[in-house]
Amino acid sequence: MRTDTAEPVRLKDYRVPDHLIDKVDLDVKLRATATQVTARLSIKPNPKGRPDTPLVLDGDGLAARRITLDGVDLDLASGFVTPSQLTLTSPPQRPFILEIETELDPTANTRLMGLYRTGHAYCTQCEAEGFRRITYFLDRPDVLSVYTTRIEAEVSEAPALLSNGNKIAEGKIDGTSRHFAVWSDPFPKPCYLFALVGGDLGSIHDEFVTRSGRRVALGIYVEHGKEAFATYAMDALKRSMAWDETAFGREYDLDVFNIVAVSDFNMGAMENKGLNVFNDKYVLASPATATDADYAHIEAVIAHEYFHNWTGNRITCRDWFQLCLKEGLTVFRDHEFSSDMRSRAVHRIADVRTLRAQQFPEDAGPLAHNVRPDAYLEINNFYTATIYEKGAEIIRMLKVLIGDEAFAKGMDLYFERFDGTAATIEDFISCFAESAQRDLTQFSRWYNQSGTPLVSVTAVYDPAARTFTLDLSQSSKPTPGQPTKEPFVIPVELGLVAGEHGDLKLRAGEEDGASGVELGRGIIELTTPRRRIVFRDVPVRPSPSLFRGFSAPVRVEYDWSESDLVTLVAHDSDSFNRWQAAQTFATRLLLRSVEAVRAGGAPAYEPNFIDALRIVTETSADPAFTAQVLTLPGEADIAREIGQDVDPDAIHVARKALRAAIGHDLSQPLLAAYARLEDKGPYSPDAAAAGRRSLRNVALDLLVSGEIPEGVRLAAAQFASASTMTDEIAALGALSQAASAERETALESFYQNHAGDALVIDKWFALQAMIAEPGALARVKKLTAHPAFSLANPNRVRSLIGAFAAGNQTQFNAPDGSGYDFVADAVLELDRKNPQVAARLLAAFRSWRSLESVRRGQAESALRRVAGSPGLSPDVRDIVERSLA
Ligand code: 0A1
Ligand code: ZN
Repeated sequence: MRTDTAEPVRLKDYRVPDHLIDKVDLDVKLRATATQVTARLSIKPNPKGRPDTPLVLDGDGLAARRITLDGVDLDLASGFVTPSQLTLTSPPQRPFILEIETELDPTANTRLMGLYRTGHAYCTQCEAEGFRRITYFLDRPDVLSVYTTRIEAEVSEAPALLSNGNKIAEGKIDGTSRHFAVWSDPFPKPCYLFALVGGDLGSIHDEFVTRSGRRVALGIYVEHGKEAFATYAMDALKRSMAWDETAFGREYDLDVFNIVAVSDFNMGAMENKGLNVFNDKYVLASPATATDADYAHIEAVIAHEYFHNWTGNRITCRDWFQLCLKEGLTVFRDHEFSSDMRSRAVHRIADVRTLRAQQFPEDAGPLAHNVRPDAYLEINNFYTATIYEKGAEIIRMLKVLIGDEAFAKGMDLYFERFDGTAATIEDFISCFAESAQRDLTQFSRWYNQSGTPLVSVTAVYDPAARTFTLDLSQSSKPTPGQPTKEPFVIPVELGLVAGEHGDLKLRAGEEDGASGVELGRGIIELTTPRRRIVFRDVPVRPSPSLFRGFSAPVRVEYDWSESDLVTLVAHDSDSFNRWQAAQTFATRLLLRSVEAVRAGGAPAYEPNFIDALRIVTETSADPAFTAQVLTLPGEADIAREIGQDVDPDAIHVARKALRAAIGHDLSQPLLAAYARLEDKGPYSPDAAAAGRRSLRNVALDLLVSGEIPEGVRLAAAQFASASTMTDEIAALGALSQAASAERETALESFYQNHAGDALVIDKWFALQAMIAEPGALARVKKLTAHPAFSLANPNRVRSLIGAFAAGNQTQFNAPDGSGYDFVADAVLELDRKNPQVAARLLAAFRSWRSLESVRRGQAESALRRVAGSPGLSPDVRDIVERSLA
C-alpha cells in the first residue's frame, strides 16, 4: 500500500533527477499469483543533477526478493528497502548496475495499476505511477531509458507475449511447458510508457507502408471469437497513420504496432510505445452491437492513442504538471482527425457540447484547476476534462490567433527541437512565439488561471451614422486558490449578419478599436478587461454572430433579440453559430420555464422557437446538423446556466415540456423526416449514414415525447425490427421515457437478446440508470445484484452507478438524499478495490454547491460521511477534501 503523505507535489519544487537510468533489462516470469520480475537497471549520476546525493527509487506495495549492486548482494534486512522505497544513501558516483528481483501477485491486483489479470490475459498499466508497482524505479517522466523485455509464461496460458518495440527473439524453454519472447524498444522512454501483455488472445493482422516505405506490421489482439469485431478499429488505425503523415508530417517509427483490447481497464486506452492497451469498449464494434456514436468513439480513441506516438512518446512530459502538453495537444490532433473524417461543423458542435457538459462544471466548482496545475496530491485525479478538453481548446485558440501557417511552422519546430526529450509547456509555446513572431506571455495565462471567463457584449446601432458599436468586456470569477485573475487573450471570431442578405463586410479603422488586418479574418482580440469596436458603413441593424466556431472556451453574454436568434439560426454563414443560436434561444426559454415551474406555474411556450426548428423540413440540410439543432441543451447544461439555487426537478419538468411541445407542434415534419431518412442499403458506419440515423432517431424521440400515437407505434416497430444497435437502443430509449408495461417488456427482451455481451449489457444498465423517475434508484440498487454486474469491472461501474450519478439529475439529486447516499456508499466500497475509479465516481458531486439548500445540505452530509470514513485512499481523500474545501 502507498502511504498517504498528504504533502502536495509542487511544480515550483521541480529539480532535474540526480540520477539517470539509461538502460532497463526486464525479465518477467508470468505466474498467476507469483510473478517474478528481475530488473537490471544501468544507473549513472546525472551530470546536470546534484552530486553525491542518495538514490531513492519509488516502489508501491513491492516485495523485494533479492537486490545486487554490480553483482554483489545487498542485505535486504538492513532496512534500505521498504514496500514503497529503495534507498542507497551513498550510491557509486559512476555508472553501476542495480539488479532487483521482485515478486508480484497479479491476481490480487484489483486496482488495475501495475501488472494485473484481465480475462485470459496478464496486462500492465503504468501511467501515471504504475511502474513502481512492478519494480523499484525513478518513476518520473523525465527519466528516459531504453528497454529490453523478456517475458516468460506457460504456452497454454499465454501463447501471445507482447511488449514495447520490436520482437528480437522467442522460443520454447526446453523440458518445460513454458515459452518466452524478447522485445527491444530502441526509443528511450519514461517508464509510464512501458507495457507487457501475455495471454490467450485472438488477433487480426494487417500492414501499413509509411510514406518513406517502411513496412509496419499491425496487430489487434482481442478475446477469442471477437476478431471480426476489431476490423473497424484496424481501419481507423490505418487511416490515423496516413492522416498523421499528411496533416502533421509524422511517420511511424517501429516495425510493429500492436493494440490489445482488455475488458478491465480504468480509463479509455493507453499509448504505451508500440503496444497500445485499450478498454475493449474502444476496439470492438459490429453494426448489431455498437452504435454510430460507439464507432465514432473507436475512431477517435484509436487515433488519439496512435497520435501520442509523437505527442507524448517521442516528445514526452518533463513532469506530471505538464500532462496537458501531451493530452491537450493529442486531443486537439484527434479532434482535427475526426473533423477531417466526418463533418467538421457537426464535429465541432459535438466537441463543444462535451466541453460544456464536462469541463465547464469542473471549472465552475470546487475541483477547478489550471490546465497546467501547480500542485497535486494524487496525479491520477488530474486526468480531467480540464487537462484534456480545455487543453485542446487552448491549442485550437492558438491556431486561430496566429493563423494556420504559423501554427504549422510552430508544430514543425516543436517536433524538430524537442524530439527525444521530456518537454514543458514553455518549450511548446516558445515554438509558436518564434513561428508567429509574437509574444505569447499573456496568452500563456490560459495554462495558469482556472475558471471559465465570461465575455459580456453590448451593442449600439446608430442608423444615422451607420455605425455599429460593440463593447466587449471579460471577467472571471474566483476559483480555488485564485481570488483574482489577470485578463486573458481571447480571440473573438465574429460576423455581422444582415438577415437573409447574410454577412456584412466588416469595416473599422484603427482608431475604432480594430485594425484592418484583424478584421480581414473576422477576428478581434480581447486582451484587456474592456474593448470597444466601431464598425462603419453598416446599412442596417445587424445580428452579431459572436465567437464563431466557438473561437474561445468562454461563456458569452449578449442580449440577442428573438428576431436576432431566428435570423442567426436561418442565415448565419457559420454553422456552429446557427446551432448556437438555437441553443441560446432554447436556454432562454428553459430558464423562463424553470422560474415559472418553481413558482407553481406552467412552463413557458414560444411558437417562434418552434418555428426556428422548422429547418427539419429542409431536405438539403445535413441531417446530422439538423439533429444537433433539434437536440436541446441537457439538464446539467441548464443547471450550469442557472448557476445557483438549482432545482433539478424544475429543470426536468421544463425541458420535458419543451420537448413535448416540439414533438407535438412539429409532428408532421418529424414524421416526414423519419420516413424520408430510412436507410435502404446495407449498413455503413460512415458519417453520412450515421447522420441520417441520428436525425431519424432524434425525430422519433421527439415524437414519443410529444405523445404522438404514430411516434409510439413507430418506436415499438423500430425496436422490434432494428438491424443496428443505433436504431435498437434509440427505440428502447424512446420507449423508456414513460413508465409502461411495454417498456418493461422491451427492456427484458433487450436483455434476452444480448445477454453475455458485456458491452451491450452496459448500455442496458446505463439506460435504466438514467430513467428520470422516482423508482430509478431502487432499480439501480437491484441491478447491482444482477449477475452481469460487477463492482470489480470499471465499465460496469461507470455504466450503472456512473450513469446514475452523472446522467440522472433528478434521481441522483433526490431531495431526500437517497441518491447521494447510494453513490457515497458505492464510492466507499469501491475505494477498497479500485481507488482510481472510486475517486472518479465521487467527482459526480462536483456541482453540489450550486444546488438549492435542501439538496445542498444532503450532498454535503454525504460528502462529510465519505470524508470521515476510515482508511480512505489518497485518491478519494483528495477529491472529497477539495470538494468540501
Ligand atoms: N494517457 C492515456 C490516459 C490514461 C491515463 C491513466 C491511465 O491509468 C489507468 C490509463 C490511461 C490517454 O490519454 O489515452
Ligand atoms: Zn491521451
